[in-house]
Amino acid sequence: MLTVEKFRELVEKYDRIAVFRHTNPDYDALGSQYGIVRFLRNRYPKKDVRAGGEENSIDATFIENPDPMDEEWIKTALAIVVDTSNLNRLDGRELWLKAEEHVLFDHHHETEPPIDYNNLVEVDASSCAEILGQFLREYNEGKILPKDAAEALYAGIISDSIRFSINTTTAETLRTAAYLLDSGLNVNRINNKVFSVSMNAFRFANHLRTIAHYETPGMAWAILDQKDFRPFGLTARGAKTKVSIFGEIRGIQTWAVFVEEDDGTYSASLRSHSVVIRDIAERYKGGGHDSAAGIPSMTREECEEAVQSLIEKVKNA
Ligand SMILES: [Mn+2]
Repeated sequence: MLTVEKFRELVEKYDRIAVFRHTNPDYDALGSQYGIVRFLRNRYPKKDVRAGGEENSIDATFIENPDPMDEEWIKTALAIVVDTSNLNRLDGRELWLKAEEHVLFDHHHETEPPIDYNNLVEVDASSCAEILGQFLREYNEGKILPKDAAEALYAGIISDSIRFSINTTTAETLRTAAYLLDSGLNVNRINNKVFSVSMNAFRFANHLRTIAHYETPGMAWAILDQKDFRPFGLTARGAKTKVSIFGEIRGIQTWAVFVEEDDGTYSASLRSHSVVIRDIAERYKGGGHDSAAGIPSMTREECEEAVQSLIEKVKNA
């Protein structure tokens, strides 16, 4: 397991440090990535610290887009990756693999192919950002973090813990958040950045509420074709994030949204309050957490099959 001492040794050894995250980065991925980038830039102004990845940020006015980087640059660098334990999900993995040494911070169960270097993985943590908040607190000898680094990490924690509302939230999550707030953060601003939605997305959510299935008590689900979300100007990825609207129904146990990708395959987001649904995701080469998991590239038949498996789970719960 990666210790603070070992990480300090690695960081001090390298003049070039790159921090990567997973594809389709959410705010835990972006917040964890920029939490480290901003902390290291502040602490070591002479080092060349860059953010890796090919995809853009969600909102570049809040968390910026990644930096340019090439093979020549990275071959003498330390490469860090956050929020994924699956090499196929690593945004910019060809460059990442060419770095001299590697570090991973994550809170996911390992999925093939794994990332196995200097690892700090805590699968019970609310967010990767929580792990990093604690880790950097120790690294920084308990002193407060630079405000921009603390802001990124706080965004990651509230994003993955859904504003401290799901079961992964612990006293330690709140203690870490309190430590980050000591940097003088504006919680209202960060909440708005992470949770506000466009009018189009809001209208789509209303549409999704009307077309979803609620026949099985304790369950809500929908399989969406492109025609269901394209008219609202949403991508498959944007549509899938709306799975969260079902979690607030009283008595709901499990919910899922399947969306048609541009290539005609379907991808899924499965959620639950208490039933473990990760096993169902793994059956289709997906993965994630016990109560929040995802599946890539499914056929429509597999989506219907997965719905049946979820229905069985709810009935037997
Ligand atoms: Mn995460």
